[in-house]
Amino acid sequence: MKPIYILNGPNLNRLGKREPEIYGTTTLAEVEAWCREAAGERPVEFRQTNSEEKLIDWVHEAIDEGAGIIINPAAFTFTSLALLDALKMFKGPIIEFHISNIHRREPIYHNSYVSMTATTVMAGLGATGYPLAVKALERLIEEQRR
Ligand code: CA2
Repeated sequence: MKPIYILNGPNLNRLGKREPEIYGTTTLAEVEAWCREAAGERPVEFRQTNSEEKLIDWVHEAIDEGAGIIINPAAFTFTSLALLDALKMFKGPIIEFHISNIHRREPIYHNSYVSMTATTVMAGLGATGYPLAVKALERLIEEQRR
């Protein structure tokens, strides 16, 4: 069975350690454990990086190996055409995930490049939304929706 890729962008390694009023107190390690539990038998590649280059390399890896992608690109959501171009090459379903509701925030957080290619966008469920995204991705994989 092909793995799902859960990719997290810059600063999310600090999850649970700052701005708890927006992002909550859960750490990324806890999120990873929830995702693995939600995925059941499905292998999970759960990763975080502060580097745009690395994130794009991981999308390329997912293009070759992955059944689906959940990506929280953090600030790269609003800046990276290179990330958009990489995601466009992925044939399976993509869930763009944000902990906070980006549309309730400042206008700089409103224009997502990634949304132009995502199958689904989830935002505002908090960190507990990650395992829900895993369940949703499994259904999209079964339906082969892109
Ligand atoms: O809500 C999200 O998940 C975001 O993708 C998080 C990004 C932000 O740029 C997006 O607009 C929305 C990055 C948040 C900054 O990193 C933090 C990590 C941990 C705790 C506080 C901030």
